[in-house]
Amino acid sequence: SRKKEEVALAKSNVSLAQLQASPLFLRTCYSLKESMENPQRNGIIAEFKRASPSKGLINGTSRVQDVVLGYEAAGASAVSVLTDTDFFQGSLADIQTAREVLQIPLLRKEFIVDTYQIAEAKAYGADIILLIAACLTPSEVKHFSEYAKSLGMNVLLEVHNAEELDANIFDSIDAIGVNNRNLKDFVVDLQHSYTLVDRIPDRFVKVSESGISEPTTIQQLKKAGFQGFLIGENFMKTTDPAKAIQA
Ligand code: IGP
Repeated sequence: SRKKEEVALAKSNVSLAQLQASPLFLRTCYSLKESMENPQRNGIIAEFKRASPSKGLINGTSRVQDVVLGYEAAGASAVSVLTDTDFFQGSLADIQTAREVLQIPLLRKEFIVDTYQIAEAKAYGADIILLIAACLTPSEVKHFSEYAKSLGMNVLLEVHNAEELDANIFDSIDAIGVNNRNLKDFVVDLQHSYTLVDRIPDRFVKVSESGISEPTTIQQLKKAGFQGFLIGENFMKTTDPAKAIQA
């Protein structure tokens, strides 16, 4: 895949040993679970997303440090930063910048297909990695999540249907996100969250992802059993994303 070729190229520039020697690699990660359980915080995993394949350019002007600091000040439980360049106009520099200003858990939002990207995530300041069930085999999910845990990181597994959920339940996973957006046709339907929530074992942090734009929706998702709400576009499409999260 394109992502696998990209990873191979990146590896040739920076060795795993170099990543492991970088100062951020040695830090202790923030706990996603702890932050989610903190009553001072609102359960939102607020995302910095400049563009997407479905919407094209969403926000080409806001600076990452201003947005993520605003998210934290507004009570977000965690922040997500896209690092994919081709489809989302993100970069590793964005996540490093976010780490420099934040004191809450930080998610590297990326299509992970290799353990190298997990080491890279930690070296650039991420606390959480995303594993997308639709892109990986269950044995890859197990292997990658165990590797991330060995680095002291948190793992968010993303699923879209019952088959993906049932096939990927491992002790090395901390949180399970139901993506309301189908990655194949980009159709968003909140019903995916309501249908799957009771199938997710209670030991996992339950996150509803994508297409959330109303405070009342968050209340309904909470009632249904979700603790986390991954929201990007609704904030990023405004001129001041850090202000939009306060609404
Ligand atoms: C945020 P939204 O609709 O609020 O911008 O969605 C987040 O869920 C979405 O960016 C996302 C995503 C992904 C992006 C969820 N899973 C996997 C890229 C890859």
